[in-house]
Amino acid sequence: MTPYLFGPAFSTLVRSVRLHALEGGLDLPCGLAPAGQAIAWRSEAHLALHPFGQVPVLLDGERRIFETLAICRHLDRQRRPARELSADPEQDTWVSALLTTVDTRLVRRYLLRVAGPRPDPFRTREEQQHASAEVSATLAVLDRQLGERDFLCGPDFGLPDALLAPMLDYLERLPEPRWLTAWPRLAAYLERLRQRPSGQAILVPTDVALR
Ligand SMILES: N[C@@H](CCC(=O)N[C@@H](CS)C(=O)NCC(=O)O)C(=O)O
Repeated sequence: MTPYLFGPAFSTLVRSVRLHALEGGLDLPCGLAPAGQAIAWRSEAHLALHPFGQVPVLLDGERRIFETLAICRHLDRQRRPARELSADPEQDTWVSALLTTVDTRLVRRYLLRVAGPRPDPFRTREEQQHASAEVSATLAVLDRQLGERDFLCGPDFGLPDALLAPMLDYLERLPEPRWLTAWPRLAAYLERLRQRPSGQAILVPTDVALR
């Protein structure tokens, strides 16, 4: 039976898992109704899948796997035995940074506040300037890491790209400010990600949230 990803299609982390899965050849359905049974947000049924009441959660047969990285690693192991999976310290570093610092600064402290399903507008100009400065500084670091490479950690698409793509995609879609105009290498990188078959399927505009 095809695994199912519990989580709304607009969530950045759901999108990342689905990009990663699709790059590995698996078209992973997602939603909040596994087996056609809707599960209410933070209901007992949700907490039974994810103890912190978050998404994504992978439902794979009898398994329930939460945490984006654990889900992606599980999908990798389904495709190849663990001993054949390469360990790359640079990729590991960026996977960790993207899931923590970058996600916090670009998504939690900025995107969700300005364009999330439950917007939380900045209360003061200082608060907004601080969040925007963090976005700018983070984009500068990402631009440096990308350099002249095609993908974040080298010539091939990898998990770091699947994690970063939804964040840049949502940032670029904001009507104002046009964040990526200051970062042409990141803009071209995002375009490369959008042009891949996985990007064409997942990095699409949504009217549900985050625009
Ligand atoms: N460490 C978790 C973070 C999960 C997470 O923050 N998910 C967001 C959606 S992208 C969420 O469920 N937010 C709602 C909430 O925390 O209440 C992971 O890597 O999967």
